[in-house]
Amino acid sequence: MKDLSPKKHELERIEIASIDEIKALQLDRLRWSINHAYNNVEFYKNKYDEVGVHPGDLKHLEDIKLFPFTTKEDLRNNYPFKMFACKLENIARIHASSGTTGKPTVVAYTKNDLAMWEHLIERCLRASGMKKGDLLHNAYGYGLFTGGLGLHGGAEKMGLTVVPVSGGMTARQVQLINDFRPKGITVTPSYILSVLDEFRAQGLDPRECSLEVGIFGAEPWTNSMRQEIESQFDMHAVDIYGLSEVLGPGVANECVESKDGLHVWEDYFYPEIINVESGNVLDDGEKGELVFSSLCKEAFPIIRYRTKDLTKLMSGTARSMRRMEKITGRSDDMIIIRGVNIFPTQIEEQLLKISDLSPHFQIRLIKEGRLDKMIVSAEHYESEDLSKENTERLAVDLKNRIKDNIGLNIEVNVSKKGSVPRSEGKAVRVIDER
Ligand code: DLL
Repeated sequence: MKDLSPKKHELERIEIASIDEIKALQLDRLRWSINHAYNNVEFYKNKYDEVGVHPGDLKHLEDIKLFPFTTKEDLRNNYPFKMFACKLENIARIHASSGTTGKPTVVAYTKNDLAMWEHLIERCLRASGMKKGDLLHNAYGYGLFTGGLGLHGGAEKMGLTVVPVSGGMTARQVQLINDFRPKGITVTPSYILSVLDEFRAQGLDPRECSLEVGIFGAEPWTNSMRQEIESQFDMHAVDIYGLSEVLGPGVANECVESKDGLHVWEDYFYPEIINVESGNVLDDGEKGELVFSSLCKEAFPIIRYRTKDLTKLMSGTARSMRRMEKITGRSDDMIIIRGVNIFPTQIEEQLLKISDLSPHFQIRLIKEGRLDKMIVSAEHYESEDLSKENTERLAVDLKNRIKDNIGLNIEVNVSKKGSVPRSEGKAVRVIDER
């Protein structure tokens, strides 16, 4: 893999500023943001008045803990536009989350917000090793989902040539990668696996393609998956994080030179980690739920939003701003089965240790009598040997690894390649039929 590290002089000054300088900027901006939310969004005014806290109470960054949390439910209750802090005529764009359960969450951006988003995406792309003039294949979905258009704006601003492919039509994705020869690809980690299958189906060696870096996010993925993608494509795989409520992609990004967690762009967002049950703020290094406050957003200020994403904060390395550990799950993705807590990424990790299994998998939860049961569907990789013995050997191997490493007895079914449903965006990992 090529060395894609940006040079120090290419970074913004704030990316390598002192912690004190970053904290001072955060305090100034957080004061503005809380005032802005309180003065312009009824929800914040009512809530803060109710508990008797006022924006003026924020004297130090730590005082943020005086202010109540904001949850997805709060956003739903204010559907569609009641969380907006400015008039509709000043809003340039609206996005919405998929809303698989209930109403979607609607978010908004002024022209200034879009400019800020572009700026942060540019920072992410540079951290990932992209440079002005490079070609980017953007396979995140375009539309209400923030992935496609979010990445697109910043990539154009940076001076990249963007191919707005969006998700789906996998054969065409491969054709365009071969013909246009992009340096970078932006796509979910589960969809790059479908693209990988398609390379093979067309008799092409993915290691020979032009891609030098993939920028993967929108769903959890493990370091084992990173190794798999990097070795299959001979390209760097870096992690990009974000959520619609806070911005979309571009809240945090890994640096290609370190790949040791995602630097949170703290000049625009104030992160906290809290204990999921008590809501108490935890120290850096302790694992819990990630909470964000926006520092500069005009149309949709968000204060202390509970993301449900589980991670920990760590001090900066390649940049001054703090890092968050790769997210391995969300509090609402956690499966509790016969008293054992398990995240789908833990299955991914074990599965990737067995080279004869493909990286695609799905989990089904059913009731057997009064007991919960987990069934993992996996499939053969390149193997020609689809005999019953070989299939059973693979199933037992995965079953034992899960038993030994996670402590859970499950059923594993291995079938022929292509039998597990493919993702074109975010993978559906769990089907709960209980
Ligand atoms: O998924 C924004 C995005 C688009 C991020 C493209 C990165 C790339 P939502 O649809 O609102 O926004 O979903 C946000 O997805 O709370 C996490 O649970 C999950 N997620 C996003 N990025 C990562 C990541 C976009 N790098 C939700 N690792 C978040 C793990 C991620 N989970």
